Amino acid sequence: MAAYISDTVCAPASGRGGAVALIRVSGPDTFSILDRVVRFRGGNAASAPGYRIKFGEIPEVDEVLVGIFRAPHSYTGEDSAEISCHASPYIVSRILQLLCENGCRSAGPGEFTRRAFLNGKMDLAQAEAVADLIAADTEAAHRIAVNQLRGQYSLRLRSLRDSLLEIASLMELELDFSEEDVEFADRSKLRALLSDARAEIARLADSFKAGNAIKNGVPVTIAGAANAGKSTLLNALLGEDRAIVSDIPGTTRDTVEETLTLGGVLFRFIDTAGLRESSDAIERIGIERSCSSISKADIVIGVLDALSPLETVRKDCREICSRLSPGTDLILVRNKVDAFDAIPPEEFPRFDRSYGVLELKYPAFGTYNLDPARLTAELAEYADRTFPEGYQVLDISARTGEGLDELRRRLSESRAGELCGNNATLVTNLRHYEALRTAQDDLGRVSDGLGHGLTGELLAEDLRSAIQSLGSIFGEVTTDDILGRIFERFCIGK
Ligand SMILES: Nc1nc2c(ncn2[C@@H]2O[C@H](COP(=O)(O)OP(=O)(O)OP(=O)(O)O)[C@@H](O)[C@H]2O)c(=O)[nH]1
Ligand SMILES: [Mg+2]
Repeated sequence: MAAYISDTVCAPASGRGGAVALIRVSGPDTFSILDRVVRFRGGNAASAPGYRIKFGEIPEVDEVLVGIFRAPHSYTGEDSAEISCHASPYIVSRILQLLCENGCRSAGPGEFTRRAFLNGKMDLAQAEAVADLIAADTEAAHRIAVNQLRGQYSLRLRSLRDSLLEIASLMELELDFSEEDVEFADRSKLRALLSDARAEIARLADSFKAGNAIKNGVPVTIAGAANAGKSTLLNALLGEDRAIVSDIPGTTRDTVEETLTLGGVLFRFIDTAGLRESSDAIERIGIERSCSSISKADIVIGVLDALSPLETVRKDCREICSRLSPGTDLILVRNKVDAFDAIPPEEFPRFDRSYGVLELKYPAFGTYNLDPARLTAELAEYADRTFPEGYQVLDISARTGEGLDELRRRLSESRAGELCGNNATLVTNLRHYEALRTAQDDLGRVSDGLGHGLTGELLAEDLRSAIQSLGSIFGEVTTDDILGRIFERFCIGK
Protein backbone atom coordinates (compact mmCIF):
# COMPACT_ATOMS: atom_id res chain seq x y z
CA MET A 1 0.00 0.00 0.00
CA ALA A 2 2.82 2.35 0.86
CA ALA A 3 4.26 1.92 -2.63
CA TYR A 4 0.90 2.77 -4.08
CA ILE A 5 0.86 6.22 -2.57
CA SER A 6 4.56 6.99 -2.87
CA ASP A 7 4.12 8.57 -6.28
CA THR A 8 2.48 11.83 -7.28
CA VAL A 9 -0.64 11.84 -9.40
CA CYS A 10 -2.57 14.41 -11.42
CA ALA A 11 -5.98 14.54 -13.08
CA PRO A 12 -8.52 17.02 -14.40
CA ALA A 13 -11.18 17.57 -11.72
CA SER A 14 -13.73 19.60 -13.67
CA GLY A 15 -15.95 18.48 -16.52
CA ARG A 16 -15.93 19.87 -20.04
CA GLY A 17 -17.31 23.31 -20.65
CA GLY A 18 -17.37 26.38 -18.42
CA ALA A 19 -14.76 29.14 -18.28
CA VAL A 20 -12.33 27.74 -15.76
CA ALA A 21 -10.95 24.21 -15.35
CA LEU A 22 -9.40 22.60 -12.32
CA ILE A 23 -6.48 20.18 -12.31
CA ARG A 24 -5.52 18.31 -9.18
CA VAL A 25 -2.09 17.12 -8.12
CA SER A 26 -1.38 15.01 -5.04
CA GLY A 27 1.61 13.16 -3.63
CA PRO A 28 4.99 13.76 -2.06
CA ASP A 29 6.57 15.48 -5.12
CA THR A 30 3.65 17.84 -5.77
CA PHE A 31 5.49 21.07 -5.04
CA SER A 32 8.79 20.22 -6.73
CA ILE A 33 6.92 19.15 -9.87
CA LEU A 34 4.88 22.36 -9.81
CA ASP A 35 8.02 24.43 -9.50
CA ARG A 36 9.33 22.83 -12.67
CA VAL A 37 6.09 23.47 -14.59
CA VAL A 38 4.84 26.83 -13.30
CA ARG A 39 6.75 30.11 -13.09
CA PHE A 40 5.36 31.52 -9.87
CA ARG A 41 5.24 35.24 -9.21
CA GLY A 42 7.06 35.74 -5.85
CA GLY A 43 8.55 32.60 -4.29
CA ASN A 44 8.09 29.00 -5.33
CA ALA A 45 5.53 26.35 -4.39
CA ALA A 46 8.00 24.34 -2.32
CA SER A 47 8.45 27.17 0.17
CA ALA A 48 4.80 28.35 0.17
CA PRO A 49 2.73 27.74 3.30
CA GLY A 50 -0.45 25.66 3.03
CA TYR A 51 -3.87 27.12 2.26
CA ARG A 52 -2.40 29.74 -0.07
CA ILE A 53 -3.23 30.60 -3.62
CA LYS A 54 -0.28 31.49 -5.79
CA PHE A 55 -0.36 33.17 -9.17
CA GLY A 56 1.94 31.90 -11.89
CA GLU A 57 2.46 31.34 -15.56
CA ILE A 58 2.97 28.18 -17.53
CA PRO A 59 5.05 29.52 -20.44
CA GLU A 60 3.24 29.50 -23.76
CA VAL A 61 0.22 27.77 -22.21
CA ASP A 62 -1.74 29.87 -19.71
CA GLU A 63 -1.72 31.96 -16.58
CA VAL A 64 -2.86 29.95 -13.61
CA LEU A 65 -3.85 30.13 -9.96
CA VAL A 66 -2.50 27.34 -7.81
CA GLY A 67 -4.04 26.40 -4.45
CA ILE A 68 -1.42 24.92 -2.10
CA PHE A 69 -2.42 22.29 0.49
CA ARG A 70 0.20 20.81 2.78
CA ALA A 71 0.04 17.33 4.29
CA PRO A 72 -1.80 16.34 6.36
CA HIS A 73 -4.23 19.24 5.93
CA SER A 74 -5.49 18.36 2.48
CA TYR A 75 -8.28 16.26 1.02
CA THR A 76 -5.94 13.33 0.40
CA GLY A 77 -3.85 13.92 3.51
CA GLU A 78 -0.81 14.40 1.24
CA ASP A 79 0.91 17.46 -0.19
CA SER A 80 -1.41 18.52 -2.94
CA ALA A 81 -2.39 21.38 -5.21
CA GLU A 82 -5.23 22.55 -7.40
CA ILE A 83 -4.42 24.39 -10.59
CA SER A 84 -7.12 26.69 -11.99
CA CYS A 85 -6.64 27.47 -15.67
CA HIS A 86 -8.78 28.50 -18.62
CA ALA A 87 -11.11 25.70 -19.58
CA SER A 88 -9.84 25.02 -23.06
CA PRO A 89 -9.40 21.29 -23.70
CA TYR A 90 -6.02 22.10 -25.24
CA ILE A 91 -4.79 24.00 -22.16
CA VAL A 92 -5.97 21.28 -19.79
CA SER A 93 -4.35 18.46 -21.73
CA ARG A 94 -1.14 20.46 -22.24
CA ILE A 95 -0.81 21.14 -18.50
CA LEU A 96 -1.48 17.48 -17.67
CA GLN A 97 1.15 16.50 -20.21
CA LEU A 98 3.69 18.89 -18.66
CA LEU A 99 2.93 17.57 -15.18
CA CYS A 100 3.46 13.99 -16.38
CA GLU A 101 6.69 14.90 -18.17
CA ASN A 102 7.93 16.31 -14.88
CA GLY A 103 7.20 13.33 -12.66
CA CYS A 104 3.43 12.96 -12.22
CA ARG A 105 1.39 9.92 -13.08
CA SER A 106 -2.20 10.20 -14.38
CA ALA A 107 -4.58 9.36 -11.55
CA GLY A 108 -7.04 6.49 -11.92
CA PRO A 109 -10.75 6.88 -11.14
CA GLY A 110 -11.32 7.89 -7.51
CA GLU A 111 -7.60 7.84 -6.77
CA PHE A 112 -7.65 11.04 -4.73
CA THR A 113 -10.41 9.67 -2.53
CA ARG A 114 -8.70 6.31 -2.32
CA ARG A 115 -5.60 8.11 -1.02
CA ALA A 116 -7.75 10.02 1.46
CA PHE A 117 -9.04 6.68 2.75
CA LEU A 118 -5.58 5.06 2.89
CA ASN A 119 -4.23 8.11 4.73
CA GLY A 120 -7.00 7.87 7.31
CA LYS A 121 -8.80 11.08 6.28
CA MET A 122 -12.09 9.22 5.98
CA ASP A 123 -13.43 5.72 6.33
CA LEU A 124 -14.63 3.62 3.44
CA ALA A 125 -18.32 4.44 3.84
CA GLN A 126 -17.43 8.13 3.80
CA ALA A 127 -15.30 7.65 0.70
CA GLU A 128 -18.22 5.98 -1.05
CA ALA A 129 -20.43 8.87 0.00
CA VAL A 130 -18.18 11.21 -1.99
CA ALA A 131 -19.22 9.45 -5.20
CA ASP A 132 -22.86 9.48 -4.08
CA LEU A 133 -22.66 13.19 -3.34
CA ILE A 134 -21.37 13.92 -6.82
CA ALA A 135 -24.09 11.74 -8.35
CA ALA A 136 -26.91 13.12 -6.15
CA ASP A 137 -29.51 14.87 -8.25
CA THR A 138 -32.25 15.33 -5.67
CA GLU A 139 -32.43 16.88 -2.23
CA ALA A 140 -33.07 13.48 -0.61
CA ALA A 141 -30.12 11.76 -2.32
CA HIS A 142 -27.95 14.72 -1.37
CA ARG A 143 -29.08 14.58 2.25
CA ILE A 144 -28.22 10.89 2.55
CA ALA A 145 -24.82 11.35 0.94
CA VAL A 146 -24.01 14.28 3.25
CA ASN A 147 -25.12 12.30 6.29
CA GLN A 148 -22.84 9.45 5.24
CA LEU A 149 -19.98 11.77 4.36
CA ARG A 150 -20.10 13.52 7.71
CA GLY A 151 -19.70 10.14 9.37
CA GLN A 152 -23.08 9.82 11.16
CA TYR A 153 -23.76 6.66 9.23
CA SER A 154 -20.41 5.09 10.12
CA LEU A 155 -20.92 6.12 13.74
CA ARG A 156 -24.16 4.19 13.84
CA LEU A 157 -22.53 1.08 12.39
CA ARG A 158 -19.53 1.40 14.67
CA SER A 159 -21.71 1.49 17.74
CA LEU A 160 -23.54 -1.54 16.43
CA ARG A 161 -20.25 -3.33 15.90
CA ASP A 162 -19.16 -2.29 19.42
CA SER A 163 -22.20 -3.94 20.92
CA LEU A 164 -21.33 -7.14 19.04
CA LEU A 165 -17.79 -6.87 20.41
CA GLU A 166 -19.28 -6.64 23.87
CA ILE A 167 -21.26 -9.81 23.23
CA ALA A 168 -18.10 -11.47 21.94
CA SER A 169 -16.12 -10.50 25.00
CA LEU A 170 -18.83 -11.82 27.29
CA MET A 171 -18.64 -15.09 25.40
CA GLU A 172 -14.89 -15.24 25.45
CA LEU A 173 -15.00 -14.86 29.19
CA GLU A 174 -17.09 -17.97 29.21
CA LEU A 175 -14.64 -19.65 26.84
CA ASP A 176 -11.62 -19.00 29.08
CA PHE A 177 -13.26 -20.65 31.99
CA SER A 178 -15.06 -23.37 30.12
CA GLU A 179 -12.88 -26.09 31.61
CA GLU A 180 -14.12 -25.18 35.02
CA ASP A 181 -17.58 -25.51 33.58
CA VAL A 182 -18.60 -22.06 34.65
CA GLU A 183 -20.92 -19.95 32.51
CA PHE A 184 -19.60 -16.52 33.26
CA ALA A 185 -21.53 -14.84 30.56
CA ASP A 186 -24.97 -14.00 31.72
CA ARG A 187 -26.98 -15.55 28.94
CA SER A 188 -30.05 -13.42 29.41
CA LYS A 189 -27.95 -10.29 29.01
CA LEU A 190 -26.38 -11.87 25.95
CA ARG A 191 -29.77 -12.57 24.52
CA ALA A 192 -30.99 -9.03 25.09
CA LEU A 193 -27.89 -7.50 23.50
CA LEU A 194 -28.13 -9.86 20.60
CA SER A 195 -31.77 -9.21 19.92
CA ASP A 196 -31.19 -5.43 20.00
CA ALA A 197 -28.33 -5.77 17.53
CA ARG A 198 -30.36 -8.01 15.26
CA ALA A 199 -33.29 -5.59 15.26
CA GLU A 200 -31.01 -2.70 14.36
CA ILE A 201 -29.30 -4.64 11.56
CA ALA A 202 -32.67 -5.74 10.22
CA ARG A 203 -33.87 -2.13 10.22
CA LEU A 204 -30.79 -0.99 8.33
CA ALA A 205 -31.04 -3.84 5.82
CA ASP A 206 -34.73 -3.11 5.30
CA SER A 207 -33.96 0.55 4.69
CA PHE A 208 -32.07 -0.48 1.55
CA LYS A 209 -35.30 -0.54 -0.41
CA ALA A 210 -36.01 3.08 0.48
CA GLY A 211 -32.35 4.00 0.12
CA ASN A 212 -32.29 2.49 -3.32
CA ALA A 213 -35.53 4.23 -4.24
CA ILE A 214 -33.91 7.54 -3.38
CA LYS A 215 -31.12 6.89 -5.82
CA ASN A 216 -33.20 5.41 -8.62
CA GLY A 217 -36.62 6.92 -7.88
CA VAL A 218 -39.51 5.60 -5.78
CA PRO A 219 -41.38 3.33 -8.21
CA VAL A 220 -44.93 4.57 -8.79
CA THR A 221 -47.05 2.45 -11.11
CA ILE A 222 -49.99 4.10 -12.84
CA ALA A 223 -52.50 1.30 -13.33
CA GLY A 224 -56.12 0.86 -14.27
CA ALA A 225 -58.56 -0.15 -16.95
CA ALA A 226 -57.95 0.60 -20.60
CA ASN A 227 -58.86 4.17 -21.56
CA ALA A 228 -59.06 5.38 -17.94
CA GLY A 229 -56.58 8.16 -18.70
CA LYS A 230 -53.36 6.71 -17.30
CA SER A 231 -51.12 8.03 -20.05
CA THR A 232 -52.83 11.41 -19.92
CA LEU A 233 -52.11 11.46 -16.19
CA LEU A 234 -48.44 10.59 -16.72
CA ASN A 235 -48.12 13.39 -19.24
CA ALA A 236 -49.90 15.83 -16.93
CA LEU A 237 -47.61 14.99 -14.01
CA LEU A 238 -44.51 15.34 -16.16
CA GLY A 239 -45.75 18.44 -17.95
CA GLU A 240 -44.80 16.96 -21.32
CA ASP A 241 -46.24 14.66 -23.97
CA ARG A 242 -44.28 11.58 -23.03
CA ALA A 243 -46.82 8.79 -23.64
CA ILE A 244 -49.23 8.38 -26.54
CA VAL A 245 -52.83 9.23 -25.64
CA SER A 246 -55.87 8.25 -27.68
CA ASP A 247 -59.49 7.39 -27.15
CA ILE A 248 -58.82 3.88 -28.46
CA PRO A 249 -58.67 1.46 -25.52
CA GLY A 250 -55.38 -0.45 -25.53
CA THR A 251 -53.24 2.46 -26.71
CA THR A 252 -50.38 1.84 -24.29
CA ARG A 253 -48.91 -1.57 -24.88
CA ASP A 254 -45.56 -1.50 -23.15
CA THR A 255 -44.63 0.20 -19.89
CA VAL A 256 -43.37 3.79 -20.19
CA GLU A 257 -41.08 5.13 -17.47
CA GLU A 258 -40.07 8.64 -16.52
CA THR A 259 -38.67 10.22 -13.38
CA LEU A 260 -39.81 13.38 -11.65
CA THR A 261 -38.77 15.09 -8.42
CA LEU A 262 -41.56 16.04 -6.02
CA GLY A 263 -40.83 17.63 -2.65
CA GLY A 264 -37.14 16.80 -3.00
CA VAL A 265 -37.80 13.09 -3.60
CA LEU A 266 -37.24 11.38 -6.93
CA PHE A 267 -40.21 9.37 -8.17
CA ARG A 268 -40.12 6.94 -11.08
CA PHE A 269 -43.52 6.88 -12.77
CA ILE A 270 -44.44 3.82 -14.79
CA ASP A 271 -47.40 4.10 -17.16
CA THR A 272 -48.81 0.69 -17.96
CA ALA A 273 -51.06 -1.03 -20.48
CA GLY A 274 -54.71 -0.93 -19.43
CA LEU A 275 -55.98 -4.02 -17.61
CA ARG A 276 -58.59 -5.78 -19.72
CA GLU A 277 -59.32 -9.05 -21.44
CA SER A 278 -57.54 -9.01 -24.77
CA SER A 279 -57.26 -11.41 -27.67
CA ASP A 280 -54.24 -9.57 -29.02
CA ALA A 281 -51.08 -11.52 -28.14
CA ILE A 282 -48.84 -8.43 -27.94
CA GLU A 283 -51.33 -6.54 -25.79
CA ARG A 284 -51.52 -9.52 -23.46
CA ILE A 285 -47.75 -9.42 -22.96
CA GLY A 286 -48.12 -5.72 -22.15
CA ILE A 287 -50.86 -6.49 -19.63
CA GLU A 288 -48.63 -9.09 -17.98
CA ARG A 289 -46.00 -6.40 -17.64
CA SER A 290 -48.60 -4.09 -16.09
CA CYS A 291 -49.39 -6.74 -13.49
CA SER A 292 -45.76 -7.31 -12.64
CA SER A 293 -45.21 -3.56 -12.42
CA ILE A 294 -48.14 -3.22 -9.98
CA SER A 295 -46.71 -5.94 -7.77
CA LYS A 296 -43.24 -4.39 -7.74
CA ALA A 297 -44.24 -0.77 -7.11
CA ASP A 298 -43.85 1.06 -3.82
CA ILE A 299 -46.85 3.19 -4.74
CA VAL A 300 -49.67 2.38 -7.14
CA ILE A 301 -51.90 5.10 -8.53
CA GLY A 302 -55.10 3.24 -9.36
CA VAL A 303 -56.82 5.23 -12.10
CA LEU A 304 -60.60 4.79 -12.20
CA ASP A 305 -62.66 6.18 -15.02
CA ALA A 306 -65.36 8.52 -13.72
CA LEU A 307 -67.27 7.98 -16.92
CA SER A 308 -67.61 4.23 -16.34
CA PRO A 309 -70.61 2.85 -14.47
CA LEU A 310 -70.13 1.86 -10.85
CA GLU A 311 -70.11 -1.87 -11.59
CA THR A 312 -67.22 -1.45 -14.02
CA VAL A 313 -65.29 0.83 -11.68
CA ARG A 314 -65.66 -1.68 -8.85
CA LYS A 315 -64.33 -4.44 -11.07
CA ASP A 316 -61.44 -2.28 -12.26
CA CYS A 317 -60.56 -1.45 -8.68
CA ARG A 318 -60.58 -5.11 -7.71
CA GLU A 319 -58.31 -5.95 -10.63
CA ILE A 320 -55.74 -3.49 -9.28
CA CYS A 321 -56.12 -4.45 -5.63
CA SER A 322 -55.73 -8.16 -6.30
CA ARG A 323 -52.27 -7.56 -7.74
CA LEU A 324 -50.86 -5.33 -5.02
CA SER A 325 -48.02 -6.62 -2.88
CA PRO A 326 -48.37 -6.18 0.86
CA GLY A 327 -47.01 -2.84 2.03
CA THR A 328 -47.68 -1.02 -1.26
CA ASP A 329 -49.32 2.38 -0.95
CA LEU A 330 -52.46 2.61 -3.07
CA ILE A 331 -53.71 6.00 -4.20
CA LEU A 332 -57.05 5.65 -5.95
CA VAL A 333 -58.05 8.47 -8.27
CA ARG A 334 -61.33 9.04 -10.12
CA ASN A 335 -60.24 10.62 -13.39
CA LYS A 336 -62.13 12.74 -15.96
CA VAL A 337 -64.28 14.59 -13.42
CA ASP A 338 -64.15 17.58 -15.79
CA ALA A 339 -66.48 15.73 -18.14
CA PHE A 340 -69.40 16.37 -15.81
CA ASP A 341 -69.15 20.08 -16.36
CA ALA A 342 -70.93 19.30 -19.61
CA ILE A 343 -74.04 18.23 -17.70
CA PRO A 344 -76.30 21.25 -17.19
CA PRO A 345 -76.59 22.10 -13.45
CA GLU A 346 -80.40 22.11 -13.60
CA GLU A 347 -80.24 18.41 -14.35
CA PHE A 348 -78.44 17.60 -11.10
CA PRO A 349 -81.46 17.22 -8.81
CA ARG A 350 -83.06 14.85 -11.25
CA PHE A 351 -79.76 13.20 -11.72
CA ASP A 352 -79.59 12.15 -8.07
CA ARG A 353 -83.17 10.98 -7.88
CA SER A 354 -83.55 9.28 -11.22
CA TYR A 355 -80.29 7.64 -12.00
CA GLY A 356 -81.66 5.62 -14.93
CA VAL A 357 -83.32 8.52 -16.77
CA LEU A 358 -80.17 10.57 -16.73
CA GLU A 359 -78.05 7.63 -17.72
CA LEU A 360 -80.04 7.43 -20.92
CA LYS A 361 -79.68 11.11 -21.61
CA TYR A 362 -75.97 11.30 -20.67
CA PRO A 363 -74.61 7.84 -21.31
CA ALA A 364 -71.20 8.90 -20.10
CA PHE A 365 -72.15 10.08 -16.64
CA GLY A 366 -70.55 7.13 -14.84
CA THR A 367 -70.07 7.38 -11.09
CA TYR A 368 -70.67 11.09 -10.81
CA ASN A 369 -73.64 10.90 -8.48
CA LEU A 370 -71.50 9.15 -5.89
CA ASP A 371 -69.58 11.38 -3.54
CA PRO A 372 -65.97 10.22 -3.01
CA ALA A 373 -66.69 8.88 0.48
CA ARG A 374 -69.49 6.64 -0.73
CA LEU A 375 -67.53 5.54 -3.77
CA THR A 376 -64.63 4.60 -1.47
CA ALA A 377 -66.93 2.57 0.76
CA GLU A 378 -68.39 0.80 -2.29
CA LEU A 379 -64.94 -0.05 -3.59
CA ALA A 380 -63.65 -1.24 -0.24
CA GLU A 381 -66.55 -3.61 0.07
CA TYR A 382 -66.24 -4.98 -3.42
CA ALA A 383 -62.44 -5.24 -3.49
CA ASP A 384 -62.52 -6.74 -0.01
CA ARG A 385 -60.06 -4.21 1.22
CA THR A 386 -59.88 -2.06 4.31
CA PHE A 387 -58.76 1.49 3.76
CA PRO A 388 -57.26 3.55 6.56
CA GLU A 389 -59.50 5.91 8.53
CA GLY A 390 -60.32 8.97 6.43
CA TYR A 391 -59.05 7.41 3.19
CA GLN A 392 -60.89 8.64 0.13
CA VAL A 393 -60.75 8.27 -3.61
CA LEU A 394 -59.30 11.47 -5.05
CA ASP A 395 -61.20 13.25 -7.80
CA ILE A 396 -58.92 14.46 -10.57
CA SER A 397 -58.90 15.53 -14.16
CA ALA A 398 -55.72 14.66 -15.99
CA ARG A 399 -57.02 16.88 -18.77
CA THR A 400 -57.54 20.10 -16.81
CA GLY A 401 -55.10 19.44 -13.96
CA GLU A 402 -57.79 19.53 -11.29
CA GLY A 403 -56.78 17.58 -8.18
CA LEU A 404 -53.20 17.03 -9.34
CA ASP A 405 -51.67 19.21 -6.60
CA GLU A 406 -53.44 17.05 -4.07
CA LEU A 407 -52.16 13.93 -5.86
CA ARG A 408 -48.59 15.26 -5.69
CA ARG A 409 -49.09 15.97 -2.00
CA ARG A 410 -50.33 12.44 -1.40
CA LEU A 411 -47.33 11.02 -3.24
CA SER A 412 -44.92 13.01 -1.07
CA GLU A 413 -46.81 12.04 2.05
CA SER A 414 -47.05 8.35 1.19
CA ARG A 415 -45.02 5.97 3.32
CA ALA A 416 -42.42 5.50 0.60
CA GLY A 417 -42.22 9.24 -0.02
CA GLU A 418 -41.86 9.97 3.68
CA LEU A 419 -39.24 7.33 4.22
CA CYS A 420 -37.19 8.88 1.48
CA GLY A 421 -37.79 12.37 2.72
CA ASN A 422 -36.96 11.99 6.41
CA ASN A 423 -33.66 11.94 8.17
CA ALA A 424 -33.48 8.27 9.08
CA THR A 425 -30.20 6.48 8.44
CA LEU A 426 -30.75 4.67 5.17
CA VAL A 427 -28.56 2.16 3.39
CA THR A 428 -28.13 3.08 -0.26
CA ASN A 429 -25.13 1.00 -1.13
CA LEU A 430 -25.40 -2.59 -2.35
CA ARG A 431 -22.04 -3.51 -0.80
CA HIS A 432 -23.25 -2.33 2.61
CA TYR A 433 -26.56 -4.10 2.17
CA GLU A 434 -24.81 -7.39 1.40
CA ALA A 435 -22.53 -7.00 4.43
CA LEU A 436 -25.56 -6.35 6.62
CA ARG A 437 -27.34 -9.40 5.26
CA THR A 438 -24.29 -11.56 5.99
CA ALA A 439 -24.17 -10.18 9.53
CA GLN A 440 -27.89 -10.80 9.84
CA ASP A 441 -27.48 -14.46 8.86
CA ASP A 442 -24.50 -14.91 11.19
CA LEU A 443 -26.37 -13.42 14.12
CA GLY A 444 -29.40 -15.56 13.32
CA ARG A 445 -27.18 -18.62 13.78
CA VAL A 446 -25.73 -17.22 17.01
CA SER A 447 -29.21 -16.65 18.33
CA ASP A 448 -30.36 -20.17 17.36
CA GLY A 449 -27.23 -21.58 18.97
CA LEU A 450 -27.91 -19.72 22.19
CA GLY A 451 -31.41 -21.12 22.18
CA HIS A 452 -30.05 -24.63 21.84
CA GLY A 453 -27.55 -24.12 24.63
CA LEU A 454 -24.43 -24.31 22.44
CA THR A 455 -21.18 -23.30 24.12
CA GLY A 456 -19.60 -19.91 23.55
CA GLU A 457 -16.84 -21.55 21.57
CA LEU A 458 -19.27 -22.70 18.93
CA LEU A 459 -21.08 -19.39 18.80
CA ALA A 460 -17.96 -17.26 18.66
CA GLU A 461 -17.15 -18.05 15.07
CA ASP A 462 -20.43 -16.72 13.66
CA LEU A 463 -20.22 -13.74 15.92
CA ARG A 464 -16.73 -12.93 14.69
CA SER A 465 -17.91 -13.20 11.11
CA ALA A 466 -20.77 -10.75 11.83
CA ILE A 467 -18.33 -8.29 13.41
CA GLN A 468 -16.08 -8.55 10.38
CA SER A 469 -18.97 -7.94 7.99
CA LEU A 470 -19.98 -4.77 9.79
CA GLY A 471 -16.37 -3.63 9.92
CA SER A 472 -16.03 -4.14 6.18
CA ILE A 473 -18.62 -1.41 5.63
CA PHE A 474 -16.38 1.30 6.99
CA GLY A 475 -13.25 -0.44 5.77
CA GLU A 476 -11.73 -1.82 8.93
CA VAL A 477 -10.25 -4.67 6.94
CA THR A 478 -10.01 -4.32 3.19
CA THR A 479 -8.10 -5.79 0.34
CA ASP A 480 -6.78 -4.09 -2.79
CA ASP A 481 -9.37 -6.06 -4.66
CA ILE A 482 -12.26 -4.58 -2.68
CA LEU A 483 -10.82 -1.08 -2.93
CA GLY A 484 -10.32 -1.54 -6.66
CA ARG A 485 -13.96 -2.45 -7.12
CA ILE A 486 -15.17 0.47 -5.03
CA PHE A 487 -13.07 3.18 -6.60
CA GLU A 488 -13.34 2.10 -10.21
CA ARG A 489 -16.85 3.57 -10.30
CA PHE A 490 -15.59 6.98 -9.26
CA CYS A 491 -14.85 9.64 -11.79
CA ILE A 492 -11.32 10.64 -12.69
CA GLY A 493 -10.16 13.58 -10.61
CA LYS A 494 -12.08 12.66 -7.45
N1 LIG B 1 -62.57 14.47 -20.27
C1 LIG B 1 -61.44 13.88 -19.96
N2 LIG B 1 -60.90 12.97 -20.81
C2 LIG B 1 -59.74 12.40 -20.47
C3 LIG B 1 -59.09 12.69 -19.26
N3 LIG B 1 -57.97 11.93 -19.19
C4 LIG B 1 -57.92 11.20 -20.32
N4 LIG B 1 -58.98 11.48 -21.10
C5 LIG B 1 -59.27 10.91 -22.39
O1 LIG B 1 -59.44 9.52 -22.27
C6 LIG B 1 -58.93 8.84 -23.42
C7 LIG B 1 -57.92 7.80 -23.01
O2 LIG B 1 -56.79 8.44 -22.46
P1 LIG B 1 -55.39 7.69 -22.28
O3 LIG B 1 -54.54 8.56 -21.43
O4 LIG B 1 -54.87 7.25 -23.57
O5 LIG B 1 -55.89 6.43 -21.46
P2 LIG B 1 -55.03 5.19 -20.96
O6 LIG B 1 -55.57 4.80 -19.64
O7 LIG B 1 -53.60 5.45 -21.05
O8 LIG B 1 -55.48 4.09 -22.01
P3 LIG B 1 -54.73 2.76 -22.48
O9 LIG B 1 -53.31 3.10 -22.75
O10 LIG B 1 -55.46 2.39 -23.71
O11 LIG B 1 -54.91 1.77 -21.40
C8 LIG B 1 -58.34 9.92 -24.29
O12 LIG B 1 -59.28 10.26 -25.28
C9 LIG B 1 -58.11 11.07 -23.36
O13 LIG B 1 -58.16 12.32 -23.99
C10 LIG B 1 -59.70 13.66 -18.39
O14 LIG B 1 -59.20 14.00 -17.31
N5 LIG B 1 -60.86 14.20 -18.80
MG1 LIG C 1 -52.16 4.61 -22.08
